[in-house]
Order: sequence, then C-alpha cells, then structure tokens
Amino acid sequence: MNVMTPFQATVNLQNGVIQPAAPIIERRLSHMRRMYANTAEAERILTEEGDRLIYEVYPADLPEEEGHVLYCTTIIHPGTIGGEFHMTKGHYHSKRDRGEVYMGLAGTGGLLLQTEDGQTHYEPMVAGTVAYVPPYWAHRTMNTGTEPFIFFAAWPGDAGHDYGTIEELGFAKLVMQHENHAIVTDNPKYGA
Ligand code: PAN
Ligand code: ZN
Repeated sequence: MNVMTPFQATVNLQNGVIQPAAPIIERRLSHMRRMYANTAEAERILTEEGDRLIYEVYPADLPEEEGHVLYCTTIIHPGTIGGEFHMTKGHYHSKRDRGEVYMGLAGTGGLLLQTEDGQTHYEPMVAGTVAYVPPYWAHRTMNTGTEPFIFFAAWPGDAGHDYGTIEELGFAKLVMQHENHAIVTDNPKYGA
C-alpha cells in the first residue's frame, strides 16, 4: 500500500492560479488551428496577429492512477475566432465510463458535451455553477464573456484523455457569439 501524505493547495479565486501545482500548460491557437470551424480566419490571425494564448491549465501534481482524484483550474481568455468563442480542445476520457465535476470560479462560460451515439448538451456556467460531466460524454468549455473564464475540475486519476477522436471528428455543435450572447449552432463540418 502506497500511503501519500495529505496536503492542501490554494486556488486564487480571482485569477485561477493553484499553488503548489505542476508546471502550467499553455494552449495557443497554433495548438488547435484546425479545431475552429473557420480555419481560414484562424490562419489569418496566426499570420497577421500572432499565436494567441487561448487557455492555461494549472494541474495538481498527482499520479494519474486509479484511486486518486486529479484536479486543476483552467483559465480561458476572452475572444472569438470567426465568431466562435475561445474554447478548450475538448476530449473524451480514455476510459469512457469516468465522469468529472466542474465548478465555475470567475467569468462567464459554457460547457458543451456530446456522446458517441449522437446526443449533445450545453450548460452555461458562471461563478458558483457546479456542472456535472457524466461518464461517456466528451466535454469542451468556452469563454462566452469579456473577462477570463475560470473553472475548477476534478476527475478520476485513471480516466485518461482521448483528444484524437475530437481532433478527427470535431464537435457536432459550435458555440458562437450572436450580438451579445452565446448561441449553439450545428457544425457544418462535423464528421466531414
Ligand atoms: C479538464 C480539461 C481542461 C483543459 O481539466 O483537461 O479544462 O481542456 P482540454 O483537456 O480539453 O484541453 C478536464 O476535463 N480534465 O479531464
Ligand atoms: Zn475531462
């Protein structure tokens, strides 16, 4: 039996920074240039404006093993690409029957989910929203506001992350800016 010493960390509720944490993960537009529906606009931004920082993740320094509960904060910076809100890559868990809990800490955002048998779902999130990701649902978050959108997540240590399925097929729905709010539309390229 491997008994870990208990510990605590602090989440800064204003900026999402966890201390102590493992090294921060940065996701820039170049890491997800084909994930936005308007790929031409993504390429234009990369060429003319540079490699935008879309989101950052502060992961807990914990073993990715059965029995542990992993956690992190995610900070999605505000902005759109061709009208589509800044978002995470999104993934299924490699072990599909592993769920997750998200809690909004600051800003305004959304959680887009889908199953492999074609169900889709969208939950708006603000500070204090606890959104549950049940087993089998792919999940992606987006910033639908004008300030950083920050949320906390906790999930089983052996869940694993399958990014490839989403990289290949995308999400069936897009979350787009329409006047001053978010609308969920069909992704014309889904599965294409
Ligand atoms: C979250 C996500 C995090 C970043 O902790 O990993 O928000 O999104 P991507 O992993 O899709 O880049 C989670 O769902 N963990 O399982
Ligand atoms: Zn997850």
